[in-house]
Amino acid sequence: MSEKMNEIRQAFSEKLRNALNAQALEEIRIEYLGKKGAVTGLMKTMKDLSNEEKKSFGQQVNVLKNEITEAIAKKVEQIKQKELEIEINSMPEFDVSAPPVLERGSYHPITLVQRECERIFSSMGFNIEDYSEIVTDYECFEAVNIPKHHPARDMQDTYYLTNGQLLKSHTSAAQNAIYRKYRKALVEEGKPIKAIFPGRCFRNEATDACHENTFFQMEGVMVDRNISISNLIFFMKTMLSEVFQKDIKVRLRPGFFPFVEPGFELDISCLICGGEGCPSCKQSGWLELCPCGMIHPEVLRAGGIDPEEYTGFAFGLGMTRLAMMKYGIKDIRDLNSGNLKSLSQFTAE
Ligand code: FA5
Repeated sequence: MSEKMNEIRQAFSEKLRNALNAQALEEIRIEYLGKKGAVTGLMKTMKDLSNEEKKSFGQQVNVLKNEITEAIAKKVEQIKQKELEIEINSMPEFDVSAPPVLERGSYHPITLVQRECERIFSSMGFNIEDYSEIVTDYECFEAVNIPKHHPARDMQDTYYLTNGQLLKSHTSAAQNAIYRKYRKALVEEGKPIKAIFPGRCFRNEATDACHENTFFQMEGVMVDRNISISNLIFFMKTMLSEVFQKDIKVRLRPGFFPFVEPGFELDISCLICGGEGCPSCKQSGWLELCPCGMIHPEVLRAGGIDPEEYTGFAFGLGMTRLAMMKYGIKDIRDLNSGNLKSLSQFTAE
């Protein structure tokens, strides 16, 4: 028997020495360790031996099996190493100090404005939340007090999927999820809900210099005991003076949104024409930038918050329009145009 084992050992060593690639090694592995392999065959001969012989024979076969397994693994490593060396040596040499072929990219103006707003609001203790672009009818409308057939739906026609879901027409679609996420901390630990959630919105509407079918908003909510309109005005003013770093003329006028009561439109004096009137502000001298208001009790209730105990404000900042005003972009459509000549002039500050 031990003669047979030596024969196997020698033949294996010879084959292993001549194997040049992973495929050849796999074939050798099958030849010796596979189901019908030489080592497996040795095991099968055990049945004719006495119990005493079986024990020592079995040990010897195991030693052989381990030797073969280890030798194959070692050779696999050697072959891999050799292949890697060949690959490295065949790579073209390049000069790491050569100037880059591609020019450095730049940030999109909306990215810059979004980061700026996030920085400002997180410095005031707001959490930054992300939310999906595809939402349900409930999230986008019903949960924010716009039931089916409510006329307010006409203002926000959007794109529907065949499964009934839709592309969100406003960031308010995330309000319900935010209230549900934070209400436990509000009620049990007394932590106010303070969150902003920027996102892309979609509306099926005609485009012009200040309307796009795809644009960005940033929603913000704050809920606690005794939140009032003065809190809302404070945060809006702080945000605008930080973003523009100068005094901006603003006006607050009543506005209707089913999810706030009372509701306001916050307009800023058009910075493109200085308030004279131009296509960017539809000749009015003012630009609707940030509707806002006190969260409607029904909306709080839908989010699991008791409106008898808590109040809050919400705003929906038009981030695309903010980017236009901040960077003097006259036509909103330039922002989605992919026109690198005009977009690449913006860099991170
Ligand atoms: C809303 O979308 C409300 N969800 C905002 C809100 C939130 C109100 C919370 C109260 C409380 P509105 O449809 O007005 O409201 O849009 C908000 C802002 O998004 C507008 O002031 C404008 O700056 C921007 N916006 C709206 N439609 C477009 C569009 N087609 N293109 C570019 N910006 C738009």
